[in-house]
Amino acid sequence: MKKITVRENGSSTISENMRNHLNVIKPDVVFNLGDYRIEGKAVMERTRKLKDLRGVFQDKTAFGSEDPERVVYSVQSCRPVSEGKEGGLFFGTSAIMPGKIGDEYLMTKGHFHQKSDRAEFYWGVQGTGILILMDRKRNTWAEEVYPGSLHYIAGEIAHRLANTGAAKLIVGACWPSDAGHNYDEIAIHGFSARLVERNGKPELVASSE
Ligand code: M6P
Ligand code: ZN
Repeated sequence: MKKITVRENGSSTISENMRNHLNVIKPDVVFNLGDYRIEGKAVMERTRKLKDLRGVFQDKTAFGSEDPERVVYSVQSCRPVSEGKEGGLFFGTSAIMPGKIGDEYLMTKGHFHQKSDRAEFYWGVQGTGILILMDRKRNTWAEEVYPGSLHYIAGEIAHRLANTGAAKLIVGACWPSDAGHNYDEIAIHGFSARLVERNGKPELVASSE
């Protein structure tokens, strides 16, 4: 994981010393429209392998027969301020591999936000997938994700991405720097529906748990 180069007080962007009146400067970070990588300062990356996703997929036999080192997804994020700081924004991407465990598509862990009223935008960049959403009453629904699709995820809504296509799914994201991640509720109770392949198509089915 790359070291984040954010100042200690977390209140300044990296180019602060270039903010002179009438100065025109290069951006600190770019979103490369060729390979959809975020490049520049304050960028960090995390990879999630199958071994990091124990309990996420329903078919335990299929899960157990897979290589635990298999990469499922990676997340890049540009964090110009410290995590937890009120008023800032983070920009990120999730890149999810194609494939299934049993009949369930590869997907992210999914989370509510730690500050649970914080919202988030997702947008489809490459590939096709499904954004699975669940409210506090455990109603679960989903939105189709494809290049150009835009998804407003309100506060109090858990969110998880599944890759339903044959290529890598890349999705952009922007969320408040004080949102945080609450994985515990999903780890304990899961979502109330699972995205499985039925007759060659993705279908959201009520969870049997
Ligand atoms: C998006 C954002 C990130 C999140 C990532 C992976 O890029 O929502 O905050 O970390 O997806 O999702 P998860 O944390 O559920 O694995
Ligand atoms: Zn989120």
